[in-house]
Amino acid sequence: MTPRMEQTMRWYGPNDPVSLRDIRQAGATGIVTALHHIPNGEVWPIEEIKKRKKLIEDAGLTWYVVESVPVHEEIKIRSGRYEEFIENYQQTLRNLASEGIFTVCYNFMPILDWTRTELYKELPNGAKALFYEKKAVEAFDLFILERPEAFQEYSQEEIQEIKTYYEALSPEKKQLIIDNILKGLPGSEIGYTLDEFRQMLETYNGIDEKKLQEHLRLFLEAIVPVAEEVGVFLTIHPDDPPFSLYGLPRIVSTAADARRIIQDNPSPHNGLCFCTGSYGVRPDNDLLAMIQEFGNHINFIHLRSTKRDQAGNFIEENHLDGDVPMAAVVQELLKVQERRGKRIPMRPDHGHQMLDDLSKKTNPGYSAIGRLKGLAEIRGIEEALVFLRNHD
Ligand code: DNO
Repeated sequence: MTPRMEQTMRWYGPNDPVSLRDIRQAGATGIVTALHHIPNGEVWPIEEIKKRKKLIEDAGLTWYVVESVPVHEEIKIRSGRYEEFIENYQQTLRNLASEGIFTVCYNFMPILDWTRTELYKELPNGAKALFYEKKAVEAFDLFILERPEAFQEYSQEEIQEIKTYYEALSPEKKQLIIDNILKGLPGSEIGYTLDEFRQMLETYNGIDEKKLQEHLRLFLEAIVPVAEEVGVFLTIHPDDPPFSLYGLPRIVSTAADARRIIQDNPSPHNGLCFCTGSYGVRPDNDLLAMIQEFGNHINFIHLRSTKRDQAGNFIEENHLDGDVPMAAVVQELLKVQERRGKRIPMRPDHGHQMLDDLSKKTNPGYSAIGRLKGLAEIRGIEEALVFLRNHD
């Protein structure tokens, strides 16, 4: 028998406008959540974990995955109180395991988590989608942040084009770009002012890709043995988008990155969060080949699709449209599960704001109906593929 993926949905906790009942009605059985109220770097107390778990279980659901236990910036740059923060991280893993939560997601993106420049881009059918516009990020980098090195990183011609774009922006649009980039999207935990962001950038002076890779390796060297001891499966989320921004190194963007992370620390507890929407933004990431190669380390799955254009922008598409070959991805993942005899937690990632949600306040990307649609479509694909496999 082919195991089905564990069907989960992300819930931002008691303040999420999407309720646990909504999620249950959408057809998920499991929850992905985090204790967003605990400051980055601190230990997650057992009592707090228990409280959250009870809320979820009272609603008839199971807490399968933590997304995320954030990695404090000082761990990434290995300065300040990083040793204490690593010990705290180890303790949090122990506490989660003692409550039966065995899958933990995290990322190693410097300073900023995921980035989009528009959160409500209207589609021809009236629904709204998340959008990444390359020029908006470049204009922010050159003319808002005014990062001095940026002027060496672009050609004169590019700078001129970006300037023309920037000068045509309305003041409201400029402000929106700043807010979208710096205030943090849901789950990012921290927002910055421009000045704070400039100061944070300085803490990365001298930290290039090689150095950040080394810092990740050392972090894993410290936490993987604890994960092994208590049975936790770690899952590193890829960079979103999967390339460098503002001169900051990004080290979880490509197949080569994933390979290096696993080779450095081959424990099955050192795993990946396979996010098709993040890796899929790069045409050189062959998603199917990546699932085949890294299948034994895929401990958590995010399914969504993006569509790139010639100019380097991307929009979040319907789950079954865009550049991600979703049916083939699900098929490869089912093969991995069959081989491993294991159900991997999957969540439909992001979704369009649509139907009744258009008049509601929602977390960008995390409204109910768009994700419900994604989940339903993905479950349909899975069901059909499992049927075919079992009746071959
Ligand atoms: C965005 C999310 C990310 C993700 C973190 C994982 O929708 O996929 O914010 O949760 O990067 O640490």
